[in-house]
Amino acid sequence: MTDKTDKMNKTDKTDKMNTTDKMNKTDKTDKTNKTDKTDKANKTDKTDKANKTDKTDKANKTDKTNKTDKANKTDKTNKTDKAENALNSEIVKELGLKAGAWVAGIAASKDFDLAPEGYKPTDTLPECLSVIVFGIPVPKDALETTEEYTNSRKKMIEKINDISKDVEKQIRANGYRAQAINGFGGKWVNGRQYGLISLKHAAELAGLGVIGRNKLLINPKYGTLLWLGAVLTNADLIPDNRIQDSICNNCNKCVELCPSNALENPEMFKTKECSRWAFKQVSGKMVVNCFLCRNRCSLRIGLDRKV
Ligand code: B12
Ligand code: SF4
Ligand code: SF4
Repeated sequence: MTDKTDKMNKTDKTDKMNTTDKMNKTDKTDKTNKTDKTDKANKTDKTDKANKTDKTDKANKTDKTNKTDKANKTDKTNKTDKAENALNSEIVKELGLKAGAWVAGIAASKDFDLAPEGYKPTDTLPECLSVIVFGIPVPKDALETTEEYTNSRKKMIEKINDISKDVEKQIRANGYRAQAINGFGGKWVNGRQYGLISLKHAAELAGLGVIGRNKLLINPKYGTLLWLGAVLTNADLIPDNRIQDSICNNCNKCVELCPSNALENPEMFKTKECSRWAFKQVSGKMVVNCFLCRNRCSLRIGLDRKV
């Protein structure tokens, strides 16, 4: 797992009031980072080409020469960059972190053999070899009321999807196939919505945490608070090691607090029961009504910061 340790240190030191501020700062940094990243990962971008054209123009060559020059330079650049920009695990995770993710990890597509038919990465991208998984934490001050959580959830969904789309684009620009996985959308089957892959299983395989009794991914540093996103690719990347120990301490708090008894049976999560409680319509808008298994888990903000 790769994470933004410096951000984490700030989180530790910063109180709740500062969380939103910090997230905003992250957004600002992201914009700068995106520029860096685009430069490094995709040297053949439009800006680069435009700069080259400018320089050529200044040299006062003829139109014809300019065109030939441009064509030659672009051709040469493409070839060199493809060789230089061969993707590896660290580069790809860095793309996600620069796009705004707080943690990033890689899972091998072949390790999804236990996923049900139709929900393996290769069912979405047949040539998929690697799954890059990203996480961003729910700001701590968004956990107090259902209203704050609902608003924050909307922003986080957009953010995680933007990160995945951004990385998808950059992997494609390097000549590989890539498919971003929507953090929330999916296909409807018999009245239930399914994601294209299970992101929490993907995150577990990518070393980002371990699924707890509450059926959520628990990350050592960010507890139950990570929103997850992913990109499938045919780039053959070295996967991260899985976390071997259980993180959940089996305190059973999530099971006892769950108002719908959805967590009663550890082997079978009751999706319909949870759905009935977890969301409600208020004035035509969907509002999150329950997230107790997330915000009341004793490890909700990680192993070091028990609440
Ligand atoms: C549909 C959905 C729901 C449904 C159903 C959830 C469910 N557990 O089935 C409802 C509405 C009930 C729901 C509720 C919630 N959800 Co929801 N949900 C999703 C969504 C969009 C799709 C899930 C899905 O269909 N996966 C595909 C199916 C096939 O997988 P599955 O049913 O989870 O897996 C079962 C088997 O098929 C098998 N399996 C499937 N794939 C694999 C792979 C491997 C390798 C293995 C071994 C097994 C395996 O294992 C499971 C055993 O039953 C995901 C996003 C995503 N794409 O993952 C978010 C997601 C799981 N939800 C999330 C959250 C936070 C919530 C809520 C807290 C909502 C809220 N109030 O904010 C609650 C928590 C409920 C809970 N305790 O699990 C987060 C979880 C983050 C985390 N840290 O774990 C996700 C990942 C969204 C995100 N982008 O971050 N959710
Ligand atoms: S979201 Fe609420 S209803 Fe659903 S499993 Fe968690 S605690 Fe239970
Ligand atoms: S509340 Fe307790 S049992 Fe439930 S997931 Fe958290 S640590 Fe595990």
